[in-house]
Amino acid sequence: MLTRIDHIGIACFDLDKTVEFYRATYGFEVHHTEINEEQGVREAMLKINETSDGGASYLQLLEPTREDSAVGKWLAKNGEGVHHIAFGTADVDADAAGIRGKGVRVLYDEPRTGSMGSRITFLHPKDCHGVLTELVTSATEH
Ligand code: MC0
Repeated sequence: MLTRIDHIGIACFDLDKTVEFYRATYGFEVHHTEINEEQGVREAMLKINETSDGGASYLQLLEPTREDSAVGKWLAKNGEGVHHIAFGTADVDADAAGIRGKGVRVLYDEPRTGSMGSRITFLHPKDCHGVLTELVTSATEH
C-alpha cells in the first residue's frame, strides 16, 4: 500500500547552487547527500516533514554525473524542473507487482538501490499520464 509522498525529484544543473536556493529561500537544510553511480546522479535530500506511516517526505535535488544518465538526458531536453514523484510503501515488491498487473510498465524486474539504502523501482511516464513515478521502501522498512 502506498502511504506517503516519499519525495519529489527535482533535476538541476548545479546541485550546490540549488541546495543554497532551497536553504536561503525556504530554510530547508540538507538531511543527506550521496552519489548513486548506477543512476548517474549526485543528490541532496531535504527533509520536509515526518509522515504518519513512520516515514518522511523529502525534496530530492538531482544533478547528473554523466550526460547519458536519465537525469542528464532529461535536463538536456527540458531544462531544470520536477523530474519525478515518489510514493513510499512498506513493500515495494508487492506494490510493483500489483501495479504491473494493472498494465503499467514497471521499469525494473527487481527493485534497485536508491537514496539512503532504500529499495526503488520506477513506472514508465507514458503509462502514468506523463509523470515518471517511483516506488520507494526506505531502509528502515526493509
Ligand atoms: C522521459 N520522459 C519523461 C521523463 N523522462 N516524461 C516525464 N518525466 C520524465 N522524467 C519521456 C520523454 O519525454 C519521451 O517522451 C519518453 O519519455 C522517452 O524518453 P527518452 O528521453 O527517449 O528516454 P528513455 O526512453 O531512454 O528513458 C526514459 C525512462 C528513463 C523514463 C525510461 O528516464 C528511466 O529509466 N528512468 C528511471 C530512472 C531515473 O529516472 N533515474 C534518475 C533518478 P516523447 O513523447 O518525447 O517520446 S534516480 C533516483 O531518483 C534515486 C537515486 C532515488 O530516488 O533514490
